[in-house]
Amino acid sequence: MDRILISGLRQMGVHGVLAEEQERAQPFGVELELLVDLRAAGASDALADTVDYGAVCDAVRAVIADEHHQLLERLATRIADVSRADPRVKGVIVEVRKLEPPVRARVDHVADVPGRRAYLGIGSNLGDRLGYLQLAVDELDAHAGIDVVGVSRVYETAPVGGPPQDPFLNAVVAIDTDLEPNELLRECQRIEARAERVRVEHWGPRTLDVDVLMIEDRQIDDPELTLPHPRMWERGFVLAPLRDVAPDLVDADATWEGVHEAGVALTFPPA
Ligand code: GSY
Repeated sequence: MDRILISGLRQMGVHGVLAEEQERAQPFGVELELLVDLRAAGASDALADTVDYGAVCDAVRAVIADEHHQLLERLATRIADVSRADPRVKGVIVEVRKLEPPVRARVDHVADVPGRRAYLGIGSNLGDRLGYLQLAVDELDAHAGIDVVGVSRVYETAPVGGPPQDPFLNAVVAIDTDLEPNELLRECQRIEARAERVRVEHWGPRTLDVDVLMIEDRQIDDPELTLPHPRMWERGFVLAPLRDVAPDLVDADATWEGVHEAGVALTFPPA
């Protein structure tokens, strides 16, 4: 997945909880990162094949200029909503700043700080494989403490380890979360259970696996959870989709045997 960065967007608007903020416009600054698949535009050089970032800027400006919100969190959410209007935008990261905040203490800026960035690996090789991966994305997105910020392409991958079994579909989901690592692990296990997952055979076929791969740079060595995931750097079925949502983490030239784009896609944001 590629990224379009929109940096330094400025717009006056009326937002805030203080009386003076509700009476007078103040300047806001926005940094925006859009996750988009740009391969078609790279080949065709046609605007129709990419996301028109001029239109995104106009839509963001309109939200700041025309709407009135009390909290930066709400304003950031509305900016994320309009930035995802084009379905080719698979993820958005927004930072909103009050550039001249009217508080008496001296501050440089006030920003809506997102939760911790984490990456989850999802996989299925039993039953409605794509349906189970979609269920994982939808359940994660529905959780109040989790913001899905990006979803990779879907890869068909040869099984690694375990008895002979069918190929997997694998993907990686990027999230921002306020959950503690053990709470996130519980949530992943709850979603696996929702996919009627039963542990019949260790390393055997499964309807849905949701693995916590990384939570920022946290290092955990616990019987229940090891972070970063101890085998992730050896596994093409993790690294290929991880590269889509976190290109800085994976070698751009790496290739992996038995890992191919599946030709199907997960729906995000939800229709
Ligand atoms: O750890 C995830 C479950 N799993 C997978 C998988 O998701 N994909 C592939 N290709 N092989 C796997 N082996 C195991 S176990």
